[in-house]
Amino acid sequence: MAEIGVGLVGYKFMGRAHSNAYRQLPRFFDVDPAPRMAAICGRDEAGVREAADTLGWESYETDYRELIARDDVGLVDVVTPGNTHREIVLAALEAGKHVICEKPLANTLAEAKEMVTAARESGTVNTVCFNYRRAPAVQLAKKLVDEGRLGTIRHWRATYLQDFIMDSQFPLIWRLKKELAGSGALGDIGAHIIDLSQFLLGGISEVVGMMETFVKERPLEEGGAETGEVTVDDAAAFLARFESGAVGTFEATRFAAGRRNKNAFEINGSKGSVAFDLERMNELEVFFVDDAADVQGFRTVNVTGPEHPYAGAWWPPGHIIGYEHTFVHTMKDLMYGIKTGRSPAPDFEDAYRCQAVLDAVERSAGGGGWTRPEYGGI
Ligand code: SOE
Repeated sequence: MAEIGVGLVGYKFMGRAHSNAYRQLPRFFDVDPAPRMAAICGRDEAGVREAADTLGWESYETDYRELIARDDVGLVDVVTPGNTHREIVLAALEAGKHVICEKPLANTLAEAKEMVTAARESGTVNTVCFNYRRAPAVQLAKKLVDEGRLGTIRHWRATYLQDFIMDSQFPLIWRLKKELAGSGALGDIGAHIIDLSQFLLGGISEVVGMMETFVKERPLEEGGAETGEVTVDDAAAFLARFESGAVGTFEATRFAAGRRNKNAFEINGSKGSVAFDLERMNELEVFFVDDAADVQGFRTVNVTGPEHPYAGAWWPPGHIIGYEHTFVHTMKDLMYGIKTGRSPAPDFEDAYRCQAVLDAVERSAGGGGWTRPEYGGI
């Protein structure tokens, strides 16, 4: 079986999720090439050595430039904080490597433009890990929209709700610093629901939004006395008009008490509706206006059958899958992209359009009123 050596830059949460995906992929899907877990990279040698051992990598590096220079690495996977995406991705593209980058692509629209331009010139395959596209229930929602079974789409309604930083004593991690993360809830989890809206309904023509930081100072270290300023949003909300004529509402927050990771959307069309909730990832709620009047109502589809994308590779119908499987599906389609030479969606250009919406929401929240994403920069 053909193989492609993978070099993973980063080894914390997303490093574990991506490592698991590379390990599981060839055990459940016929892939050609198959990923070979050549090396994982991190600046802390003790930490990355342990990660290589625990997560199943053949070797480790402590300098991403060394990783990229290796002849046995053909695919570079970037799961580091957003402020380092640009430099690592540009170096990997320059070296002629295929690239997958965690979301969002960059911390600014200008950075994203540089990365798209370099990707076009590299001729290699690229993608951004908006993994929720590859939940089977999301794929079914797309099928229903694309086949016209919901009719003319009128509404998109999405929330991505978390609550992990509600405690004011939660420390000032990198995600709460603009110079490292680019933005807060908006770019971290808002990016996911923007990408899902673009995947399912197409482009956004204008937005009007707001952003809020509830806790403005936090301890630099857990339990420490010294504090630092929070420079990103804790919550963001915006309205959108789609190019299709549909209207949308988006909300992303890390202060929704009790909502641990509730990524949910509803689409309303002239012939019906669908509703997805990551907390019930294997289900899609559907409603069709043509159902007989006496039995009309939302019904739950269990999206675990062989007729559903990806699901058949795992278990018999009804044996549900989870969050980590969306990463396996992402890597499956990436391997196919490398085989065919065609970047799997969302590629860097798709991710640039997401970045343009993030940028427009930030400009709107800064007093810009209704604001149009600047898609034309590429
Ligand atoms: C933190 O908000 C986070 O890990 C995001 O960065 C991921 O993209 C999301 O899938 C889960 O939550």
